[in-house]
Amino acid sequence: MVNLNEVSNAVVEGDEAATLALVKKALGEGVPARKVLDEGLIPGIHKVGDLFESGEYFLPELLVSGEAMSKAVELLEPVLSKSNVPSAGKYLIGTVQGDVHDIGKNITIMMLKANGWEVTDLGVDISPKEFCSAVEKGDCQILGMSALLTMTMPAAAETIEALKGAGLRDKVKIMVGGAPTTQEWANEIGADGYAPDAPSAVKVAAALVGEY
Ligand code: B1M
Repeated sequence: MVNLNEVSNAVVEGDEAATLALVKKALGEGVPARKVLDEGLIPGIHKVGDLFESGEYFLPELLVSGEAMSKAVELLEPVLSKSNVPSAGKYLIGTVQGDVHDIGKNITIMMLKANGWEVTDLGVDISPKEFCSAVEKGDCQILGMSALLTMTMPAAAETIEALKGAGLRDKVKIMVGGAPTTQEWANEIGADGYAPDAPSAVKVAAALVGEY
């Protein structure tokens, strides 16, 4: 039986092969994908963040652990995104300009998909102009922006201002999230919703379109 601490440790060590092997083994043993994520992978990557912050890890370690985590999340995708529910609506999402973190965004996407959302992922480092153009061309009900760096949070506010300037603000509900963000900040920049994690992003999205 896989001990989920081993999954955390493999992420901390940036050992992609071991991370993937352990995740596959855990799924094969019937451990739910959410449990593998919440009790194995996420604690591991948070430990990596702590080690980076305390100066024990540097950028190369952050990179290899981030890569191991991303590949493992991809492995969980088919299980976590499986949905038997009718379409909840269309959701456009991206990581804000200057920011390349996408693991949390990708987990959020999986949970949204599992709950019936049709998600268009713009990717990372998305400028206000790119967000505006996607909102203009598409027919999404919600625009979600993810920001992982204190330094890139202002890009979400700039995007909201750009949407206003382009006359597109009222075309969508806007949600924000990402580790350094808060409900207070979301209110401050004029977003309609904030979620601290992927499961609550699903609830907030439903509430924004009046289904919760
Ligand atoms: Co970076 N990094 N990083 N990093 N990195 C952090 C974020 C940091 C906190 C590490 C630390 O110092 N402890 C720190 C930011 C400090 C700050 O500004 N507050 C940091 C830094 C400084 C940097 C660089 C500047 C380092 C450097 O170059 N010197 C650099 C910046 C690059 C850039 O973006 N321009 C950098 C680079 C990287 C890597 C590329 C190496 C890699 C990212 C790989 C990738 O994403 N593909 C990386 C990683 C892996 C991390 C940590 C270790 C892990 C991030 C992560 O995946 N967390 C991170 C430390 C940490 O988080 N403890 C760190 C797990 C994930 C599941 O959580 O993303 O918060 P999270 O997502 C959650 C919720 O926030 C929420 O749901 C998710 C799931 O529950 N959520 C949403 C997220 N988006 C949402 C959107 C929503 C709703 C909810 O609605 C739209």
